Amino acid sequence: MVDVVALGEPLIQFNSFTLGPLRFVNYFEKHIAGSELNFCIAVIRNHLSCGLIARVGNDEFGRNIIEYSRSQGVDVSQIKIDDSFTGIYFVQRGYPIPLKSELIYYRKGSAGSKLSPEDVNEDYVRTAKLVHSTGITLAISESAKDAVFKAFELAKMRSFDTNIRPKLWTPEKARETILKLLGKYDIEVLITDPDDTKILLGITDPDEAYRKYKELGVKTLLYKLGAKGAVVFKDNLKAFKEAYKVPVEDPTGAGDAMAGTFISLYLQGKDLEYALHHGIVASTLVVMVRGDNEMTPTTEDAERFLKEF
Ligand code: ADP
Ligand code: CKP
Ligand code: MG
Repeated sequence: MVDVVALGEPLIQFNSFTLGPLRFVNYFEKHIAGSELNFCIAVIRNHLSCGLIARVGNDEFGRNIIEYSRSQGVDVSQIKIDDSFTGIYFVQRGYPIPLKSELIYYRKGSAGSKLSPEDVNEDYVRTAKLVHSTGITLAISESAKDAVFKAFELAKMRSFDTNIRPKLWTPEKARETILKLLGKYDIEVLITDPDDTKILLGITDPDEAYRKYKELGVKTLLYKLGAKGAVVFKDNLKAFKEAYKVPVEDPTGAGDAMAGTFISLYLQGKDLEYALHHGIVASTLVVMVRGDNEMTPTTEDAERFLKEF
């Protein structure tokens, strides 16, 4: 039994050692990532337990993902070994947009995309405080999407990060599928941003977005504004926190660190501002390095950051 369950595809990340187009990059640094795994690690750094429902390949990378996840405290009991290969991706940094990264996937047909409703252990999901997934899992395959719907059906409480990846599906398909999920299930915490909200609702204004998401059954909205910071809404409460100005190495994974940190503290009854500030701290540290989850701080380390920085 775990506090939080996440469903998604863990991936091997090859992060460019130098900036620029991949064809000129000679060295890559390996990291373990994937949005829902990053999220789980952030939940755990803030002292709740988290398990990942996923599939990895019967290969060295699959074993690497399981061992790394276990070493970070993730409950790996629900990660299945599949005969397909473990998905990988490369991170191209700083080109063509400075300070931004582009993800180049090699994941079609991967083990992770074979995730299916049969992988969703009913007791495991029912007993968790909260079940989390993202638009990435909805996009990678029909069976993975069905797994998310099954888990959300069984969940006591749900959080969802829209994470729309234009390389994985069309905006129309993303809108149709995500709105179907939001229409069907009440979401305790929705994590999203103006780009995704433009696709989903045709608007970007945070207040207007909260009004519309609320009509769809969203209780709390965590609205990320990239280098500007983030704003959170719950009922009549609204809190904004500006991002910190730090050197950016690779922003990949910042949103997941923020989401996992926020949810973990939210579930522990911390107030919205506390959870938001800790989420901002986690994302700030993550953008400063290559790798999506190594820098995600514990609650105590984030407190030190807030006091001393
Ligand atoms: P995602 O990684 O999901 O795309 P964002 O890019 O919105 O999410 O980033 C989430 C958080 O990471 C932001 O709210 C902010 O705190 C931090 N962040 C992102 N980009 C920067 C940046 N360039 N400088 C400082 N902080 C950043
Ligand atoms: O939205 P974020 O930058 O926080 O998400 C990053 C993750 O799962 C990254 O680990 C990558 O593997 C992915 O999102 C993805 O599939 O795009
Ligand atoms: Mg994101």
